[in-house]
Amino acid sequence: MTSTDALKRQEIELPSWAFGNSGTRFKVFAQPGVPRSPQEKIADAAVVHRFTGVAPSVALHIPWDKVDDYAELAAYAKEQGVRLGAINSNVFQDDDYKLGSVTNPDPRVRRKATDHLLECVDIMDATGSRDLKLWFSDGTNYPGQDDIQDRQDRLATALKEVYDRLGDDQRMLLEYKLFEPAFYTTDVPDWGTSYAHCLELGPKATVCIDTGHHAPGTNIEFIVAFLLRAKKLGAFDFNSRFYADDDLMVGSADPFQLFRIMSEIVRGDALDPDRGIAFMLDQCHNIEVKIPAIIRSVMNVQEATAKALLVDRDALKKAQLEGDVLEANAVVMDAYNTDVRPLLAELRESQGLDPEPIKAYKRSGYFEQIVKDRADGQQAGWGA
Ligand code: AOS
Ligand code: ZN
Ligand code: ZN
Repeated sequence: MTSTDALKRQEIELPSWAFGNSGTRFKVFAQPGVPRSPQEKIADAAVVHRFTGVAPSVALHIPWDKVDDYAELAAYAKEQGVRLGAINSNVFQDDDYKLGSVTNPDPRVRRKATDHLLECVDIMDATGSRDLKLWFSDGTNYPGQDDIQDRQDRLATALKEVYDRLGDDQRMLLEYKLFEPAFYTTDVPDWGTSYAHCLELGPKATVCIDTGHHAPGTNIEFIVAFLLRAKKLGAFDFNSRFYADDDLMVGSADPFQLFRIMSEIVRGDALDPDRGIAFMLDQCHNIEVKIPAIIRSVMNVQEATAKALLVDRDALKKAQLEGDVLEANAVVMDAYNTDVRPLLAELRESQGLDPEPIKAYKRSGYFEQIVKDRADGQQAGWGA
């Protein structure tokens, strides 16, 4: 497959929650035109797809996107020109989860949390979603607060019950995060813990790498390479970070890191949607206007991918085998330093899209329309 074909076939999944209001624990700044329902979030996601051509699915978050009829929601998405993607569970928002969800010392709370995860699989049956994305806020704040080993056992038990409920074509994505909201121990703090649980569970369980969930300086592309080789890489939650889990636009803080990640993906021949890796965004647009920010994020992933596809693999292999360190590095840097924007503009034109998606979106009048149409009612926000 040529690089152009690979770029045409690329798929990036959008998170429904990125279209809602969000902020920090200090302040949520509401924006005009923000969706008031799951349907309106899907409509906005469909607009991003319309202008970029590479964002055909939208991930839901339960219960933030709770509806009575999920099959109907899937049909609505289809009408809009997109499909429903990963179902994100939420076992971090209820008072019950103060001491954890599936790792909670209280069996009643563990049951409640596991039941929610099982309900998410029921929702996947209705939406036709392939992936259940699990992120646990579980952890402890103080040494001695709870038994770390017992908590691993409780986690394994819950994961197994949910794993056994998955249909033949369904998968579980286990996300890890170094810290926050727990500050002493986190029950799934790193890729190794996630990988070990996924290995124990079986082939339908794979790791989700959220690029914002590591210690500063972590070599994320190494994790990508390792998991690809082990066939345990299931998905990305893309975003950028300067400090911790900042959830800024992917490719904004460190475009070179994004290129290095995509280079491993290309090296592992894992870009094509048929290979089963979900490239999702997990971002919050707290101060910037949301739809253009999401279009920008999609374009940033495309640019990193286009550069990764430009790496002269034969020249690189030759330099590596000859031990020519400088040349090998030069081959990689040549690709990174290429301006791929004209190439992507051409590609869009060849697909009948506007070469400049953000400008085209701004001209479209969609923003003015949603500001008018959504002037009243309760806007969706983090947690609603
Ligand atoms: C939390 O830090 C994670 O990144 C999760 O992916 C989370 O479920 C997502 O941000 C939506 O809440
Ligand atoms: Zn995430
Ligand atoms: Zn996160």
